[in-house]
Amino acid sequence: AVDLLTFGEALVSLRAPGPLAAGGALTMHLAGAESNVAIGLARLGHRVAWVGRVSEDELGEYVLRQLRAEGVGVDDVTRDADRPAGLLFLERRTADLTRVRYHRAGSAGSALRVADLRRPIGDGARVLHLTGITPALSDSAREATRWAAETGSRSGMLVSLDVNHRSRLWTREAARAVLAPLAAHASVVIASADELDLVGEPGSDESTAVAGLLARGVETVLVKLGADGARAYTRDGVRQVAAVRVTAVDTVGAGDAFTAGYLSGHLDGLDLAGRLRRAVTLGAFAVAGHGDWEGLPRRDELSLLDGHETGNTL
Ligand code: KDG
Repeated sequence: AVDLLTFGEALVSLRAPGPLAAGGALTMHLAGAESNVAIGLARLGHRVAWVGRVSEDELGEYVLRQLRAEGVGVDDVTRDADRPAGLLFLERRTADLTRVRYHRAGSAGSALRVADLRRPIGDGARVLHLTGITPALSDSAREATRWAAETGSRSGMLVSLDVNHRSRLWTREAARAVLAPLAAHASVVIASADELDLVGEPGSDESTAVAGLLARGVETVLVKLGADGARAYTRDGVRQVAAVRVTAVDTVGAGDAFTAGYLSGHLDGLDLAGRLRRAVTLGAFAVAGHGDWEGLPRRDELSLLDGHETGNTL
């Protein structure tokens, strides 16, 4: 069994350095929150598999090549001959404001279904990572996510859920109706502060939402605070960690990197402080370089930022 199994939609991302309407050269990248997490862990030497559907054409081939090149297992990926690749246009307006435009309705990735997950989940994994993006893609993807969370937690995998609300895919109300029940299968729930009420009662503040999750069996709630670091809640209380100070050039992918760092620390048996330290370290690497995941460290690079003081600014 692998260390970490994750599934979702990998997208071809076309990045514009300025306003899209102004045209000019775009660069092609692999995107997708779950594949970002998979790459983050693979770079650190963990055994990782990603499952999803990719198009039969060159764009699907591109996605597979990137994942293979990063050492992510793709044995259970399905090539979907009937549907196109999901695309993402990223329009960078400032270093930390990037606008997103999707062309993903009816994509190969959105056709994910329970049958695609039976074999990999049956094979087992220490950690099963899911995000709140996948259930927003289609009815079959929603059912697949629910089934995976339930089956994974029942068979003893550590289930982690990153809320990852995508307002271009569904409303907060629609997301809450699906994500709140899903969170009850998770041991680790990761959210930014403004996403917490999507896994709790509408309008609930941080402490109420966290208390609700812990009461429903979640062991750790991680609240991502961007340049302010993160807070981790467990039954033993709350712990805050500062971000690692770097010059931020591109914040897209920082949350996925944070998650990858936390889960890597878990797989390595680190205590909470060590897991959080690795999480903010990977987050810093992500924002310090361009691209969702390109700048993430290999294991021997983990200490590169150790000389950096931690502080409240990036
Ligand atoms: O977390 C970064 C992701 O937002 C990006 O890679 C694309 O998965 C993505 C999405 O659905 O927005």
